[in-house]
Amino acid sequence: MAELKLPLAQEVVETHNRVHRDAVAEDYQALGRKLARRATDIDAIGRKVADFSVAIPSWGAGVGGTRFSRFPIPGEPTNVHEKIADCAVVQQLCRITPLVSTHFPWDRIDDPAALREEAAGLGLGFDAVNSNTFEDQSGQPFSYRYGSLSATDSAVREQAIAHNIDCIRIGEKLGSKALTVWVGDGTNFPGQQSQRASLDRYIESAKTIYAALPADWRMLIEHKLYEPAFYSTVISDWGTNIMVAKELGIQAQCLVDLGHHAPNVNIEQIVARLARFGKLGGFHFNDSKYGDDDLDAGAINPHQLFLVFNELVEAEAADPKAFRPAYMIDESHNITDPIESLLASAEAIVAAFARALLVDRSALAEAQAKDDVMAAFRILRQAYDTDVSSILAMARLTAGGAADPISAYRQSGWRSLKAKERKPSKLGSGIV
Ligand code: AFD
Ligand code: MN
Ligand code: MN
Repeated sequence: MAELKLPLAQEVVETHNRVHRDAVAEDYQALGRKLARRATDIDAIGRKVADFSVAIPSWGAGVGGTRFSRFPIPGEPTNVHEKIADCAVVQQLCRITPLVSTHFPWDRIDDPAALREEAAGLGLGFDAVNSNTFEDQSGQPFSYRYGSLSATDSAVREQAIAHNIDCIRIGEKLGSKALTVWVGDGTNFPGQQSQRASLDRYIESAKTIYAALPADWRMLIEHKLYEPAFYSTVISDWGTNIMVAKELGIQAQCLVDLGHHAPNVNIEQIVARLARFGKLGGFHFNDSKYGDDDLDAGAINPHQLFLVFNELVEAEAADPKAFRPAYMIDESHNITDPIESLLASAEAIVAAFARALLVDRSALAEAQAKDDVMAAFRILRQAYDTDVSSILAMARLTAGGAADPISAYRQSGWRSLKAKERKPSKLGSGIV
């Protein structure tokens, strides 16, 4: 086992915590008394919060961009080693992000076993591997211009299948247990492709990938309504997704990216439906106002995030053995320091979970059974209105993290130190 050496001097975290510790304890006790009046044990909630985890995308550690531009910052990571170091900073401060999700070929990994050791030394492991057949790489024999797993040309499909199988093989060496497949396949013109035949081709390709999965792996299929294809996409919605996942088999499940739905769609209901059929594989957390904006989780609509977690908590209670969705952040940090955005997002996600834990489930069931609409609504709203920040801070302090992760990160001077060590990243554009 690699010796654990966290990126920030623990003294920096301790100095920060000394200032905040008493206030956190005071707020935690006050909230504990308030929750006790509702017959809720704050320590029990705290233990569940401490067990919560959400993976960080390796690509989210770098500065993202829109299709118009990218604005690099000094000291941002430019390779997988630097990205992992930054992910380790996030984990050291918040203690709920112990896994990193990789994306190939964006992450160039010469020796996966060695990278696994390196990550372990920083207190990290690896979550799902993500394949990329939505853009071409230099030197690649066939283009994905007209699609990948659903492409008309069988040589293109074979290349895309082989890439996905390569991702599984790398992931096995990293200790991953899932492959996430999102394709950009679709059309821009009515009539461009047969809607039926393109889905047939996708399913055939997906079956070959599925057959290459190790027995303890899952294949997570991610649907998306539009973009980069603007008329139709091959895996457009959760209905298509669940039908495909069912056709593939038990190891295939659906991945819900919060930004991949039509406007105003009731995403929490989709969560409940997928869980009901045993097909809820995981999440890509982010937030959006207009489409797949990839903004920070909870930045625009924290209430929706709460309602999603309300369904997740209910789904777990209904079937605890089958419930194991993979949680991951999938964001593009265009104008903030990615470490700060990841910390803020992880906090928003775990806060939504903590609030969902506060819902009085038996009172809610009773209100629902009586058709007492206002009572049921007020039970949810009371949980959502509770300030859970002291539960989260206490869980972090107990685990060795920071009372206020973003302030501690700023105090650490990590980014300016890295600006002296790391080579500058490139200008450019592109959605990541
Ligand atoms: C896409 C999808 C998918 C993909 C990611 C890359 O959400 O998860 O891997 O962006 O940034 O929109
Ligand atoms: Mn996604
Ligand atoms: Mn997306």
